[in-house]
Amino acid sequence: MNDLFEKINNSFLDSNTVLILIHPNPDADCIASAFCMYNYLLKLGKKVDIFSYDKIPKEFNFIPLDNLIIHEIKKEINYDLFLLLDLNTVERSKINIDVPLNKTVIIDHHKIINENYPFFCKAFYIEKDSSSNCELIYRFLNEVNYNISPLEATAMLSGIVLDTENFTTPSTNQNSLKVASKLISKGANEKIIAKNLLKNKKIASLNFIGEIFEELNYCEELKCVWCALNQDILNKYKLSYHEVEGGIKNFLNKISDCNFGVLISDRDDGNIYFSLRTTKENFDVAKIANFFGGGGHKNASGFFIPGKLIKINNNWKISINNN
Ligand SMILES: [Mn+2]
Repeated sequence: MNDLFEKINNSFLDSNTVLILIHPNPDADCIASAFCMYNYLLKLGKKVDIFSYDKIPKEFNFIPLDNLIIHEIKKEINYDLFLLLDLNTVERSKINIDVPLNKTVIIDHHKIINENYPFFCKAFYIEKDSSSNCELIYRFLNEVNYNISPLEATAMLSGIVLDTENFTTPSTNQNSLKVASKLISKGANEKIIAKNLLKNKKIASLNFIGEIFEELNYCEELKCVWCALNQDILNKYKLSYHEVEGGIKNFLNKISDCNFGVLISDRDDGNIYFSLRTTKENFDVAKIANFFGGGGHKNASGFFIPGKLIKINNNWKISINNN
């Protein structure tokens, strides 16, 4: 085993209670990572909880994780170790307790916002050019000789498939394809992924996307296209944000005659979210997101600001709340 994996594994062995942290608006990659690491830690005899700020969307029900998730930490529970998966700062998890950095282990594939940050942690395995967090989780579990089940293999493959948008993003390379093929040989079932995550669009969501794209805006100065949505329009179609975001982002990152695309969304939690996508090799949307305190990848990133998004006379307005 290489030194880094040994260091990470030793930090597990030295702990009795572990809290796994994932990012808000959880996706296949972080959910599958949490599921597999949860099972591995359980096998080591640890007491494990998973903290998610947001609910796990229904479409991920094929990964049996939902009743393992806690949304608020009771202050009296003390964890020996905090495991960050698919995010690289504690703040991003929106957890409600203080987490000592020297008790954290990070496994992630996002760009590091603060370069010194990971060095305060117990251990970190961050590969920002990796296709997905699940690719890293697979490598770790394989290295520690964990016996990956077909369901875990399916979960990890779903993380790779969704993060690489069906193996089309620039981070898709030999390594990610190799891991995907290993997962299939471990029993990963791509039909389950297609049924639950790829071919799951409702007619209402297509109508919704039609309305959103009818008013696609172009900003000449930045050479960017943008569109916006808020709870009112979601309610009109009886859809949740999660049911539509994939569809919209999948279009935004296929536009070739602009620098980048932006989805601006008000998700009714007091924040306005900006999701940025680009197809340009020489354009880095993570830099924009970093500037506004967010994060992500060169081709896909995001940030949020407190406020509300309102539509007045067909014009979108941002109302900032100052409290
Ligand atoms: Mn990811």
